[in-house]
Amino acid sequence: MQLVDDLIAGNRRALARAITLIENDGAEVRDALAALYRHTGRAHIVGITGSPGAGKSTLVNALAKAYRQQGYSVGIIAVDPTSPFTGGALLGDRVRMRDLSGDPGVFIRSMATRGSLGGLAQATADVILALDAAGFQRILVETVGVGQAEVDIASTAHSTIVVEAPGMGDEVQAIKAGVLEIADILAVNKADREGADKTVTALHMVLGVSNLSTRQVRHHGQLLDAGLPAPASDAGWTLPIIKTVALREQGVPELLAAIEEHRGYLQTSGELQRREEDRARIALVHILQAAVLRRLQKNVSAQQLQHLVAQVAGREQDPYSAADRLLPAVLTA
Ligand SMILES: Nc1nc2c(ncn2[C@@H]2O[C@H](COP(=O)(O)OP(=O)(O)O)[C@@H](O)[C@H]2O)c(=O)[nH]1
Ligand SMILES: [Mg+2]
Repeated sequence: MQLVDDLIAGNRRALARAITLIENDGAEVRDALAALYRHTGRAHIVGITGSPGAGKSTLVNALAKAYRQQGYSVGIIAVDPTSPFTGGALLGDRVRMRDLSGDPGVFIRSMATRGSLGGLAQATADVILALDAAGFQRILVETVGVGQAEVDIASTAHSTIVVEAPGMGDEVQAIKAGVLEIADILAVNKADREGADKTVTALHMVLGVSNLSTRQVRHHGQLLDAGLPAPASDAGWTLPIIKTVALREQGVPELLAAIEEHRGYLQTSGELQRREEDRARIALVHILQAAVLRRLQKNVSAQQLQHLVAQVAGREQDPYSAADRLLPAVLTA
């Protein structure tokens, strides 16, 4: 396929066209992605998430510049599930464009929601594949907030950075929301602001407690019986907390070093293989779900479906039996 050959050869126009195809979700994109797949698996994918205004875009911008100085090519995907406008550039993104555009070693793409969040997560995963196949060595994926969509997107990253900022009054809330479960690295940005140390201390306290219990569980198996949480499979990694001032690029070399250290850890511990399998499992299930829905639309008329829906709503049929009855038609090619 010409498009695929051009993309792998590093042609930016081919890459941009492939991404547009992914966003439009046409049938032809499936063949392109299938052909691209064996050229992927080389990039290190970094997810950057956190509340709006925490400084994610500014930090991604600074990280990309630092990676460029080390000779790495960088793909950047800014995912905003809250924005209905495709390509709508916010302030941080405009700064990013100014600093990084024109560099052939950088490729930037914004993605906004169209349709379901699950669709956006899948489209993001596909754009990551395209950037990976095009040879970008580090792919930075910025997502807003910490909802299910962000967790989905985080599950497609190798290293997830959660960005906190002082004075947003939600430190404890963010911790409660389960952010720490998806974080591999914590960045406390806006360290030039008052309260940064308080945020760091709060995070250390929460982490200290959870680190202690996982360590105990690992050293004394019987403590599991005491109702402590089972250790995470990557309990060998100590979550670093790094203070940054993204605006002045302070703490950015340390953040970059932590990402590279995490990459090394993933490779030597076998955790990389496990995460790759997670990614493959999620991709496979997403694709199957989409295929089943497509067959449903193709093989079952709206009228047929409506008939069943009315029967289920009228309690003439239960939804489980109705689904069973539809299944043969859905599975017909
Ligand atoms: N004081 C201070 N402001 C920052 C820092 N990093 C980013 N900002 C500012 O915070 C605002 C939000 O930044 P942005 O990167 O767009 O945040 P995002 O919504 O998380 O992507 C912007 O006005 C930035 O200039 C920092 O380290 N210190
Ligand atoms: Mg942003």
